[in-house]
Amino acid sequence: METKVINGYTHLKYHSISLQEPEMLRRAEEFHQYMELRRSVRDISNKPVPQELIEHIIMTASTAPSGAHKQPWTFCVVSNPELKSEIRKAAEREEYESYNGRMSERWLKDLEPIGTDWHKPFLEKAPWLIVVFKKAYAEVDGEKSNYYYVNESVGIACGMLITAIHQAGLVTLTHTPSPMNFLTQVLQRPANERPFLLLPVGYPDSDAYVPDLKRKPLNEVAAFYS
Ligand code: IYR
Repeated sequence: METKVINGYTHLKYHSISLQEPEMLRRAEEFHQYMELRRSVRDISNKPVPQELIEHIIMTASTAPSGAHKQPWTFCVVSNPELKSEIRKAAEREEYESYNGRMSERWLKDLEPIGTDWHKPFLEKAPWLIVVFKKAYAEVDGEKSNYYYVNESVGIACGMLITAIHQAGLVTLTHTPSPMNFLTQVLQRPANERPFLLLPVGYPDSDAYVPDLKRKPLNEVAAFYS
């Protein structure tokens, strides 16, 4: 294998997958069309999903780039019904307060087209909850060391997680109960971890509905400087 050494560390020759441009275009278009089908689905079925599928999805998310390649994330995967109930109760308690006073009138108005409220049945019904924690710092044998660009890194990993869930033919939803410190206690996470995002994962209900949203066209989301 071709290698070279930089700062005393081995680097491996990168082998490009080398596609022809027509094939690149075909793949990019096809992937775009497939991703256009992704929706945040709140009506998730209780139909079981094999753990092996979830394991592959998480390993895909964990291929995300991260600051200094520290991979500052933990994906907690919950199927235990008692834990799911506990998470639902605690999340609904916070959400009730948010929808009844903590969120501004303008915020509530912006959410009207989405049709959300404080009820979160999907937290019990979905076969899996993936609770993503970010690591604020590392602690190995009592020694603290740093992580870098933690929010960016974990945000990218979550994007890849959502993409992998869609690619597998399942649905999810980015749920951010606020505040979500209760997840640290319920899942007994160590002091260096903070809850980042909660994603119920499963099959869509056979009569699931999603809001009639339109996505912005290219000229509203991109600016080209040629
Ligand atoms: N976290 C709440 C409220 C909420 C906020 C936004 I911004 C959304 O796009 C959707 C919901 C909830 O999960 O209901």
